[in-house]
Amino acid sequence: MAYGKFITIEGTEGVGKSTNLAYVHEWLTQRGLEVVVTREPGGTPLAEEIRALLLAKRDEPVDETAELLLVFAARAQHLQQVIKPALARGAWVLCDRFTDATYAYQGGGRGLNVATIAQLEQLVQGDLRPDLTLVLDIDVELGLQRARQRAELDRFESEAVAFFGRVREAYRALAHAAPARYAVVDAGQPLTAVQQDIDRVLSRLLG
Ligand code: Z5A
Repeated sequence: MAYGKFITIEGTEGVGKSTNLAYVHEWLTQRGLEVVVTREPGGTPLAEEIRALLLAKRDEPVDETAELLLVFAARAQHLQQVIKPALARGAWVLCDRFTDATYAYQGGGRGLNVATIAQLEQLVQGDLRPDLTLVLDIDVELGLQRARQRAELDRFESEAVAFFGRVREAYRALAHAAPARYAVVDAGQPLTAVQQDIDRVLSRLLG
């Protein structure tokens, strides 16, 4: 069976994920590839409902383990309904965030046990991992400035600068530990320079 490639895009707030996801989508479709664009948490009706639960600001404090399990519940549904069928028919999947976000936000940001996250990853994904993860990396303050110009902040975006510092460090550590799968792009550059770097990474992936 022909399998497509699985690309994920990650980064902290205001890093330009949406902007560059659209760029990657265009780049791949111009080369004749079928691309399924999706996101996490979300990507199916049920998973989008879980996303709304996760992002809503609420008076009741959200237990960190409850948050972790909701993220993986949404992921299990998304994998079965969207990601695995698309890859199996040979389509490429381009996903706005995936399990690296769990390691970064719930592991790095919230300080949850990384071994627990790894167990849930294995339970939900088996051996499935992205072929390429683009980590858009930016100074946390600069990213937050960009994000704040956009819209009202959700529950995650309302976290303190130190939280996003830990998230950023977790992403960098993941990339450092497995350089064959990750490409770290300096997202503090002007957009044209960011996209030139992305061109190079995608060209390498296509061989
Ligand atoms: N989350 C989690 O905790 N655990 C998990 O496992 C998963 C997720 C999967 C929702 O994610 C939340 O879920 C997320 C973590 C948590 N936390 N938050 N927040 P999301 O991906 O939907 O949320 P987001 O981070 O806000 O993503 P976004 O909408 O894609 O935002 P963005 O990266 O900031 O992208 P942007 O809108 O394209 O760019 C921001 C602005 O900067 C915009 O005005 C652009 O025009 C501008 N921009 C972009 N690039 C440049 C450059 N190079 N120069 C200047 N200006 C630029």
